[in-house]
Amino acid sequence: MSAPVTVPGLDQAPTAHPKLLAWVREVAELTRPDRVVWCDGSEGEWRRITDELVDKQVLVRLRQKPNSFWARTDPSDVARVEERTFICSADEADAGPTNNWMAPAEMKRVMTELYDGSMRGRTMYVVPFCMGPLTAEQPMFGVELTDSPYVVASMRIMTRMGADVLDRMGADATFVPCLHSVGAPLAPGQDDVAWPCSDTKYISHFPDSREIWSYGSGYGGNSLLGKKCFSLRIASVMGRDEGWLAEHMLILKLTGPSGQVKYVAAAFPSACGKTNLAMLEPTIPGWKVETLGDDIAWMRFGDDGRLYAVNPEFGLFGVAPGTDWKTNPNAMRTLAKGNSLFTNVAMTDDGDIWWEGMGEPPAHLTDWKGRDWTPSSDEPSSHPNSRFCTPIEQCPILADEYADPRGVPIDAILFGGRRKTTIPLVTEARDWTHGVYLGATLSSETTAAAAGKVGVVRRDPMAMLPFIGYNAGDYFAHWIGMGKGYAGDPGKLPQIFYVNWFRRGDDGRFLWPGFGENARVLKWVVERIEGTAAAVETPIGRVPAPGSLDVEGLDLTAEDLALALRVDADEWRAEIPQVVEWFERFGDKLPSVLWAELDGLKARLDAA
Ligand code: GTP
Ligand code: SPV
Ligand code: MN
Repeated sequence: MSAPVTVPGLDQAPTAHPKLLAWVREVAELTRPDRVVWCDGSEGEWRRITDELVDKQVLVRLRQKPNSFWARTDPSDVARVEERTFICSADEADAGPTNNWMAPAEMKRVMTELYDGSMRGRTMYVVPFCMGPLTAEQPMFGVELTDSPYVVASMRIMTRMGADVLDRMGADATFVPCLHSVGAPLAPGQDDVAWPCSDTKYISHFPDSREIWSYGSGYGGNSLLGKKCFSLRIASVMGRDEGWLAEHMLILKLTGPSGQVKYVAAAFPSACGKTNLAMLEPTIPGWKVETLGDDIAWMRFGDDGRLYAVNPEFGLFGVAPGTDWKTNPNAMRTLAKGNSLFTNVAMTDDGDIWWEGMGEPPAHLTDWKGRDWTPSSDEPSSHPNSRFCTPIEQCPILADEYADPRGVPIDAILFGGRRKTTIPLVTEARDWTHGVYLGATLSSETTAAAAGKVGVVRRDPMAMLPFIGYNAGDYFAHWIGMGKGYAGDPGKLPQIFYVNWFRRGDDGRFLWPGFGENARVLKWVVERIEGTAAAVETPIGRVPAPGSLDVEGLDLTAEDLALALRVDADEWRAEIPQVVEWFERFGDKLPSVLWAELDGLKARLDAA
């Protein structure tokens, strides 16, 4: 028996929650931090933590943006690590064929060994947070224990965090315990590095007990555990059990010229355009977009039978490269207000940030690896997965409904991917089941948002491949089940569409200008819902009839438009074997209606 451990701060808990107190003690006794800090989310705390990070040269204070900081990670710790992400369900079948699995007891044994003493020489922060409004009937609480002050600062931007949360939790609220260590203990007197992390990484989820254990990485989706780990992987399991959906979707409010309001949710894989569409500035007169969320949507039926979406997040963690006054002016306005962290972008000599896509490069920069950079350098100045982290309430077009715990009733769901070929600009699903088929077979080229090869086409169902916390076959069945609607009324379900902003011509250029011009596609979607735009039936679904997509004033040749919209039966026939192979992976779990959809598609292509 070892003597009870005394850790400074451990007993200064501003809560009487017995389970929380016991868990914090248990983790402190295992990980052996030098002290424990209970976070209150205050301005003063933010200042203390950012000052300390600046002192240690982990952050650089930006002179050109108020209360904003530049961070550089270890060059090996720049993205989510899907190979090291595990769903540790009791039954391996519940993890399904798309997740890595390890038995929960075995994973806990392995990781307990790693956590043993892993916070030595560091501070353990207790970060109480809430995903979604604190005013919700059932607020969704989490508590992250982390030895990374960068994570604390980021969590303060990305989640509702601190004393209010702890108060609302009282002594008995359920919460998701989220344990995080960078896995780099310090021996007495040992100098720290700017970005501690470990070569050994585990991002583990225990869906049965609803716990998250993360080790070895300080980066984004690996370490801000309220985001992908809780709000998608664990929440998708909650949604399966309780009849709702946790999705990798933006949420936007669209107002048309006659004042009609529509709410749109859209699922695109990582780095495939959610933040940009969520903050879009329409190029067509009379149309207005307001932002509700840019990455995650929780959707459940309201008593009126409509599907309501809430954004559980409090900040934007957006891809930096490509963000510019031309492509996403609302993001630029959000960032100009300050209070932001920038990770793995470049810094200008006068203390501002810069990244590829921001117009003409300055003559000199400090790149994301801290090296001198000039326009003649061989490598980009910023990592392709460099990110801004900024409060969503700074977004100038944030919709008022953002704060409403009931969320907004969704009229349309868009699925989309990044495909050079085959997939037309926009397709309308014939009905819910067909829409689920389109989502279940969604494909996209991999991006720098995850470690691994970029540009490889893979199936990414509902843009959730790395985020479904259970068997993807069961997930498809859950989606099909949602199609019964609320109380058996499917009449009020959102209409489903499939989009692709990334189709290319033979010369490699994008056929569709994208960004603000995507408002034209949103307009067609609204007009389809209202029954005023024409469509033509094709083997894959309905596409805009000639002349029905508003291209007035658009600088686009008729040829390029036709190529962007084209349904090429040969290209689609070539996809079929890949879909068969994909579906076969799910065996009996795959809903038979999806096989029937595939059969229907084959028959229609054969007849084409
Ligand atoms: P995650 O935060 O990783 O989930 O990504 P996201 O889906 O929010 O993607 P984001 O909007 O940040 O866009 C990723 C990249 O795609 C950026 O470099 C954008 O500039 C680019 N992009 C976004 N929309 C368009 C578009 O309509 N056309 C083209 N060509 N590129 C786009
Ligand atoms: C994504 O990869 O989809 C992101 C960034 O939104 S991360 O938070 O790292 O998951
Ligand atoms: Mn994302």
